[in-house]
Amino acid sequence: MTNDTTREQTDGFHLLIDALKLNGIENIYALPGIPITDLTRKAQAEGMRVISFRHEQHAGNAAAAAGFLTGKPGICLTVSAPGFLNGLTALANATTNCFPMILISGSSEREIVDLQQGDYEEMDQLAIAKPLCKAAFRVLHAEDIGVGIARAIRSAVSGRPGGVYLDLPAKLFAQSMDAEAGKQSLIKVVDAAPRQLPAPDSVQRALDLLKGAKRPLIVLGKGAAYARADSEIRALIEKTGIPYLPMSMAKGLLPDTHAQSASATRSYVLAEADVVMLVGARLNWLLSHGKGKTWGGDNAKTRQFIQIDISPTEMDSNVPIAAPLVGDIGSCVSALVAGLGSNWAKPPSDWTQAIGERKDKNLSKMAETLAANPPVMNFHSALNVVRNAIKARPDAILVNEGANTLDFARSIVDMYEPRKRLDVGTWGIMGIGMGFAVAAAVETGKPVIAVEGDSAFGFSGMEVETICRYNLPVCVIVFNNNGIYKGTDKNMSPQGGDVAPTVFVKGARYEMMMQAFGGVGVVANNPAELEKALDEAVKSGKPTLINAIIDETAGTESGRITSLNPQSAAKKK
Ligand code: ADP
Ligand code: TPW
Ligand code: MG
Repeated sequence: MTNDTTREQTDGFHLLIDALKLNGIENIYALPGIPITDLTRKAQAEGMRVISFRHEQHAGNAAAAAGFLTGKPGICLTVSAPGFLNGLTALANATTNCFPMILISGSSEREIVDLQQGDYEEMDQLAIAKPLCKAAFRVLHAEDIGVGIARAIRSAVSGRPGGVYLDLPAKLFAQSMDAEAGKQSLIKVVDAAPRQLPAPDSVQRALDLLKGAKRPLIVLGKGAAYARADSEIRALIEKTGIPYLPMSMAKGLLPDTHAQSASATRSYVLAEADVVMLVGARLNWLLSHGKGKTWGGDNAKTRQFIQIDISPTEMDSNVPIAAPLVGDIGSCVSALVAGLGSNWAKPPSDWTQAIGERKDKNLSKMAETLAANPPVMNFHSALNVVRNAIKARPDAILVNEGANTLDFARSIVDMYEPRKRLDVGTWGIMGIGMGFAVAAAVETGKPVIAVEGDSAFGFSGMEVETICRYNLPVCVIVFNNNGIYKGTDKNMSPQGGDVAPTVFVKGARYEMMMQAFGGVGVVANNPAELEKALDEAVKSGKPTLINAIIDETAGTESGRITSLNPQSAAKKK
């Protein structure tokens, strides 16, 4: 007999925790319960930070935002079936937005699940997760945990980032094995997101196209923000002298006040540009699929696109891409900058001047609107306060969701630093607010300002307790216009009865939700009150909710995407 039983043992719990820590992952966004309660306790005991939520969707959204902000996969941990399903929306949304995260869910006994014998929270989670994420894995043996975590990390961050599902049956956690063998089984992932250099001929093709352009434009997307190639991108923009447009989460990659930003004359440049270079931005609905009226109708026939993306199959997804540049943005942009040469000619001045003139005109119009102080606060007068707050604290992170609240904030609130704006992203999804805010505070320690439509806020409102519990420097501003889009809809039934489907309780006291958990709750009826409350919140770092009373007639249906409503689309035809 050997004396194996006296040798030190480890178990599934500790192997998982050790594997995450070995790969530099320090935070877990979770909601405890069978079979992962002990995992959350043991992770905390082993020095990991476990942020415990009130609903898994928000833990998942937090993990996704952590992924975007750090470039490492954010971890969301849930219980089986219902907890897993609650986390799934966030996993799918992360994948859609190319944010790296790993949803780890405990699951029931395989033998019972597969025979459908009715286990506690029985569900074939792996099969359900698969079509909704980039990759899905299950680990059955403790000695495979290291490989499982390594595969999950690589899948989440390499190539086009996205969401990964990791299924861990309850039995796995208690499995024990020799501690030394366990240690040897763990993998420290080397170069998880390897650089991908573009082919030299594709770089030349892109440069040739750019050189011949009379009205060039660069569009920066959130992939460019995620790529952390900030100085390379700045060099490309400034050395070429080409005007650029940031998509919403690329705002701040260069300060929105940059002379070459064409944001203030977006529709003009999209309609008129002859060569457009997309950098980490897809030609999806947010860019009107690269065709149609937005792109100048007939101009679309002669326009040519250059697209930089890590995903080769993104090319030609909507319109032909004349010069695809496949690789990571850092490498592609560096190669372009290196190829510009010393005699690069800036774009024709009639183009940049035309943009400049329109921009000046629109910016002074905007300044006038922002300066107005109507008797009832509207989106503009309230957002002017947020605009000034971000100008004073450019390192603060802005979280933003809603319809009008989103659209107006996107155009009014300038961003000055990269990766400081988190919003509804590719799906225009409501409910990311508090999850994103928690992760932004936890991952960066910076002040977080969450600008929320009152409807949008409702999706994750209970997480204000989480914000208070961890005493996070988050200031939530609820833009309270008594409803979805606005608060003035009428019930069209001849009998009357219920309020319209888009209308909420009038004069709701959202600030009391924060007070209920020991945070600061304030009502702001005008810009001065809003400014004071926001200033105090940012200075003190105390969890704060400002109930900003907005003119309930001010919004429009669906904000700026009204045209996507079937009724208005039918009218257009
Ligand atoms: P936006 O919504 O801001 O327009 P999208 O989410 O549509 O941005 O596009 C992001 C794109 O960036 C995706 O096609 C993704 O493949 C790409 N991407 C993400 N990270 C990188 C990277 N490091 N290098 C190159 N492309 C990247
Ligand atoms: C998961 C549909 C888009 S915008 C919105 C809803 C419900 C709320 C708009 O009202 P809010 O903003 O937030 O008060 P404002 O300023 O215009 O009044 N469910 C999900 N996602 C989406 N996008 C919807 C529903 C929607
Ligand atoms: Mg509203």
